[in-house]
Amino acid sequence: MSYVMVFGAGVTGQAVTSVLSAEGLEVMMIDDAVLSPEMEELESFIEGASQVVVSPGVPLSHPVHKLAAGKLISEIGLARPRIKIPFVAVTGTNGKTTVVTLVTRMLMESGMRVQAAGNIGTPLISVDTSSLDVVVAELSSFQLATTPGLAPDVGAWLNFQPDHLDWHRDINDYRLSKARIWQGIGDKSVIVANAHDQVVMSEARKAQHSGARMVTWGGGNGMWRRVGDMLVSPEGDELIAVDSLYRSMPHDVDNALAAMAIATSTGASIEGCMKGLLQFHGLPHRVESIADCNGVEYIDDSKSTTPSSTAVAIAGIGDTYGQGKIVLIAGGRNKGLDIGMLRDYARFLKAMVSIGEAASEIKSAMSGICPVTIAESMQDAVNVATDLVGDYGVVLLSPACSSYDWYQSYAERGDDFRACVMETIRNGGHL
Ligand code: UMA
Repeated sequence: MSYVMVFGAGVTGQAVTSVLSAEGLEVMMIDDAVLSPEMEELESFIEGASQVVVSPGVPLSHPVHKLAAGKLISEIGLARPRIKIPFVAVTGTNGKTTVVTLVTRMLMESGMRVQAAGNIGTPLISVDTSSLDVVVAELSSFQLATTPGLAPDVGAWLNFQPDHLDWHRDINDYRLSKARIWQGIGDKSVIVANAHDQVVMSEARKAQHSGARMVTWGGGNGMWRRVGDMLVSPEGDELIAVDSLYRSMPHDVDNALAAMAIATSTGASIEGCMKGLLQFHGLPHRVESIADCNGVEYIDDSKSTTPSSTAVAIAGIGDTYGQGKIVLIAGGRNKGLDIGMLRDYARFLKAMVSIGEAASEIKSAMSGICPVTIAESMQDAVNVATDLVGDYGVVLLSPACSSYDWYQSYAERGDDFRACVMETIRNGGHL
C-alpha cells in the first residue's frame, strides 16, 4: 500500500501527520534533523509515496522539491479544499501577524465565530471549521510558493520588500510566490491591496481580470485612507482619530487601515472594527517598549528580520525622538538581503552595536556613516548600547536578520534581550 510522505517533523509536519492518520491514511514522516536520508534513500521513499507534503521551512534548493515533482502538495494546499466557510488569506513582507490579529478581533467584535491560522501558529489543516463562520490565514511566501490555486474569498497582500532570499531562488521567485495569494480567485471574491505599493498594485491589477472586486487602502489615494488625523472609510466617513490607536507610527496606521479594509470585505461592521482597533495594544517583539530607565527607553523589535522592517522601526521611533538618539542593536543571520539600505536611516542613529554572524558585514556596510561596535553576546550588546546612548534616547533591538545563528526563534531572541536589559538596569543602568 502506498503512503503519504511528510517532509519536516515540525509544527506543520506533525499536524499533517495527525490529520491524515486520523483519516486512515498511512503516513511516513521524514526530517533531516533525525534521518537526513542519502539521495538514493530519499528517492526510494518518494517513489513509494502517493503524495509528498513538504514543510514550509524546507528551502526550494532542497533536493526533495525536485525529486518529488508531480507529487508535491503543501499543507495549505491539502487544507484549502476542506474549508467550506469563507476563507480570508493575508500575506505581505511585514505586518502580517498584526493585521491577522486585528482582523480576527474585528470579526469577533462583529459577532462572527472566527479563528486565525497559518504562519501565525496553528496550521491551517488543524482548524476545525464546523463551529466557525470564517477562517483568517496568515500565509508566508514559503507556504504560497508550493500552493497553486489558493482561491481565497478575501485575499490581501500588505506590502512587498526583499526578504527570504536564502530560501527563494531570487527576488522574482519571492514576488511570484506572494502573487499566488490571488491565484484562482473568483468573481465573487475580494482583492485587498496596498494602494501605495507598486508591486502589490501591479499584481492586483492582473488578478482583477478574474472579475474579483478590488478594495485598496493606504496613502492619500487608497479607498481606506488617512485624512489629516482621521482614518476614513471609502465613503469618506471619519471613523477614528489616529491618536486613539495604541500607537500611531506610520506602519501602525497602515496596519489599522489594512485590517479595516479586510475585515469589512469579510462582513465586519464598522462598530466591530472600531472596537477591535481600540482593544489592541500591540504584539510582543514588534517595536515593544520594555523598559524606561533614567531617560533611556529600551525597545524590543526582534521580529524585524529584514532591513526594510528595521528601517520602518528606526524611522517611526526617530519621528518621536529626533535625529541621532537611537543606539541600534542589529545582526544575526542575514537572509541574503542588503543591509546597506540602513545607511539611508543613519541620521536617526547615534551608534550601532552589531551581533551574530552578520556583525562584520554590518560594520562594513555602515563604515563612514555610523560608528559600529561588535558585541559577542546579547548582554555585551545591551551593556555597550547603554553606555553609548547617554542620558536620553533609545536602545533599540531591531536586528534586520534572522535569529537562527544564536537562537531558536525571534521570540527567544527578544526574551533574551529583555532579560539582559533587566540585568543591565539592575546593575545601575547607564549611570
Ligand atoms: N527541516 C528539514 N529540512 C530542511 C528544513 C527543515 O528536515 O531543510 C525540518 C526541521 O528539522 C524541522 C522541521 O523541518 O523539524 C521544521 O519545519 P518548518 O521549518 O517548516 O517549521 P514548522 O515547525 O512546520 O512551522 C511552520 C512555519 N515555519 C516556517 O515557515 C519556517 C511557522 O512559521 C508556522 O507558524 C507553522 O509552520 C504553522 O503554519 C514561523 C516562521 O518563522 C513562525 N515563519 C517564517 C516567518 O514568519 O518569517 C516564514
